[in-house]
Amino acid sequence: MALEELLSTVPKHKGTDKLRADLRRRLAQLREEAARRKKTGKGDLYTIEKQGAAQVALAGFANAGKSSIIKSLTNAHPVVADYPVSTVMPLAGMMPFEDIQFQLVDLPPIGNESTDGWVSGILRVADLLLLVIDLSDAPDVQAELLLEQLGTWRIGLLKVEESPAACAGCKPAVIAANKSDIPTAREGLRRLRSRYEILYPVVPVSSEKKDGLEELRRALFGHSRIIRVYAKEPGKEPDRATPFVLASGSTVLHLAEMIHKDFLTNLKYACIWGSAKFGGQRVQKDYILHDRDVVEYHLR
Ligand SMILES: Nc1nc2c(ncn2[C@@H]2O[C@H](COP(=O)(O)OP(=O)(O)OP(=O)(O)O)[C@@H](O)[C@H]2O)c(=O)[nH]1
Ligand SMILES: [Mg+2]
Repeated sequence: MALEELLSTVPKHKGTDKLRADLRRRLAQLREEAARRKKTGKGDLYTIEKQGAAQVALAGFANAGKSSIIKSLTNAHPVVADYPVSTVMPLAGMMPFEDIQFQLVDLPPIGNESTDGWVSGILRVADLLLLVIDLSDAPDVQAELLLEQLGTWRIGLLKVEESPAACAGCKPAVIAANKSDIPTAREGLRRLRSRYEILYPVVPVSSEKKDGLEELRRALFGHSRIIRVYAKEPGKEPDRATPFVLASGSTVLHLAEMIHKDFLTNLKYACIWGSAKFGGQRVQKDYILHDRDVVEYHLR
């Protein structure tokens, strides 16, 4: 630190006492600030503030097509290039899906010493990972190496059909098998699927030809483990414009908590349309909600 150097060059005698004390105080403040930033993660250039229903971070090796996928699914305009490591900074874009939006985060490739530190930090806090595999280059080996690296970073992935309770701190992952337009794609996809489809969903796409993008968006939502529910006041139409986004497994009480703190204490019961046996069925507070349920609250 420059200040430290400066302090060491100031000769120690009575005339410099005040200067040295000032420098020491400033140094202590800077150290405190650095420690605080490290702790809270605030003010870091390389973190992306979450937006939308869920944050999806893209992980893959150089040239797999991460930026190209971001470009075709979101409103962002990343650099897509045929040279490796064309992405050097994180870049977020919003991907619409029906009535919600996902935040997709483009990242530099895995395996780059100068960026792996903060890249792994972003992967760790994301809600979902999109593993981008290049079908033109030994896709099954690529997937193996990528999963191995995530394992080294202790970033746990939730396997297909695995309950989140069985793997605390794990997050869902979807494999995008990109460049499905190239001649050898079929064989690569077969090998990738035979090894990994039982663990993670594999979706073939060509970001360049815009093939498979709808399936990819659907897979991201389908494996995100989030649900949308709509609130309704008695005697009124439900507010379809603003879905509440909750983790799957959430109850009537979780939603009440989200809507208003008064709801929590004043809630008598709720009526449900959608997953209920019949429309408007009266349910208890611990009723588990499903995607697209409409919930009518009855308060005390
Ligand atoms: N044939 C084909 N080429 C693709 C496809 N998607 C991307 N590419 C090409 O692959 C190269 C790399 O694409 P990028 O999107 O920049 O890859 P990246 O994963 O972001 O690369 P880094 O930022 O370096 O990690 C570019 O030349 C793209 O044109 C695809 O679906 N089919
Ligand atoms: Mg890129």
